[in-house]
Amino acid sequence: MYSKLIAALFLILSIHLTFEQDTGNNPGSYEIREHSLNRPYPSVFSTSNSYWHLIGNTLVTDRHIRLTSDSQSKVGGLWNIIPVSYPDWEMHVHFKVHGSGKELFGDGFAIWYARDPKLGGPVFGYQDYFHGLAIIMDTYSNHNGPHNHAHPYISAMINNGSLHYDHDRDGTHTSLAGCEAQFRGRDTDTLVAIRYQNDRLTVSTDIEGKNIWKECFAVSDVRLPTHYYFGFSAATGDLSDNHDIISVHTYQLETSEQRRTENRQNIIPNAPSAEPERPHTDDPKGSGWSALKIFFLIMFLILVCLAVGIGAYYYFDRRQYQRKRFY
Ligand SMILES: [Ca+2]
Repeated sequence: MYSKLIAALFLILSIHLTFEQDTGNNPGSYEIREHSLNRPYPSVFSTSNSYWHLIGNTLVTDRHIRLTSDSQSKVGGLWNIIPVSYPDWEMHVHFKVHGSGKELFGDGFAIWYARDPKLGGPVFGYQDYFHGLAIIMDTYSNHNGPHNHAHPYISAMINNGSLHYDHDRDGTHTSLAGCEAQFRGRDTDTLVAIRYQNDRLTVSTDIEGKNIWKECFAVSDVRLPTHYYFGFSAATGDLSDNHDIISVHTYQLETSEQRRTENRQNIIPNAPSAEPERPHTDDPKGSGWSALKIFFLIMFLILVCLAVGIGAYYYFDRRQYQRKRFY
């Protein structure tokens, strides 16, 4: 009896020591190999039971995983196929967005924690009306009305399958929070960190080559279930860019006893601080005339003037001819 108890104590102690060794500087957290991705990539993708799957036009080189290249109409995705069983996590993504465009480039890429992996669609290469969390790294300002932020812009969206991502408005109707971040075309390494712990979502960036995380935004009361999947996707349309994922490090974070024992698998994604969805409305028309309308009006007036001019020319020409005949 006592020997069994001592053996159990030793077992608990040895597990605890292993755990402590893995934690490094963050007590209670450790990296999850299945949800991380590092060079060299061929070993990651060489086996049929790889944790990561590529979809669409995604290409793997020895330096990066390219979701889209800098050419039009590409769609790519990189999806992990092991569901996330732990409630609290932090993901560090090393990425690079770059291309030949100086003024026009796009559209950006998205990082997902979603119910359904490996799907394609219109939201940065993933499906609309998704279930889960999207961190959208938007490089192109589609919003042609007055803007309250510049691009590139990082934003978060939580969806329970009922919300539409409105590209024409850069998703501002459904955005939870966001920040401007000049991550495109930098010489420095560009990284983003997404932390989800105790229902608080925090997104930080490290893009200035200082190895310091700078908080982009933090939102409380964000409810996300376990057993969703991590993924990345990007799409190009008329505009294009290279959207590269270089590495992913995912850490399981320390979790309270209550969260660990709670069944979190059936939680419906929810964020009370998100603005309720507003109906899509067209841009305010200002004085009522868009540039296109004014252009057509000017063209119409020119045509009318031309028609009147030509008509008048023939009329007077004919009258002069008739006069000449009378003399
Ligand atoms: Ca956009």
